[in-house]
Amino acid sequence: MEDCIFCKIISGDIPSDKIYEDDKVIAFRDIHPQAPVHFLVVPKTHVKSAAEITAENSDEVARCFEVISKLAKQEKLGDGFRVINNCGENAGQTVPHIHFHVLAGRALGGTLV
Ligand code: DGP
Repeated sequence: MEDCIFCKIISGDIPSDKIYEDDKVIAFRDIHPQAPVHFLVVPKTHVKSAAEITAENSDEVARCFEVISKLAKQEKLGDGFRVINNCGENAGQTVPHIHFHVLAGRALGGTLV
């Protein structure tokens, strides 16, 4: 997608603090961290949101969770972490390319879930 900021990060047109990449998934640190550790795990295929997961693209979404588990070890998140996906306007999704926030490094509290 030409005007998608995450597609531009994936192609390397926009720099990022990348912590992981394979053929299907990239992970990089969030530009506006909301916890001491805050990175985004993003499938390389442009899927707009969790509402658009299908049988054709769900393997890339599954790979995201495999990568989250790997990065939890790499980033030493043994004290726990939270995975968040914002889907759509009411949920506060600002970048329309599906992504999973991983937050850690402090007690995150019990609001919402
Ligand atoms: P969401 O609100 O769930 O769509 O989260 C989008 C996140 O993406 C937000 O926490 C800030 C982050 N973000 C937006 N633009 C950039 C960027 O250019 N680089 C990086 N590293 N993060 C970005």
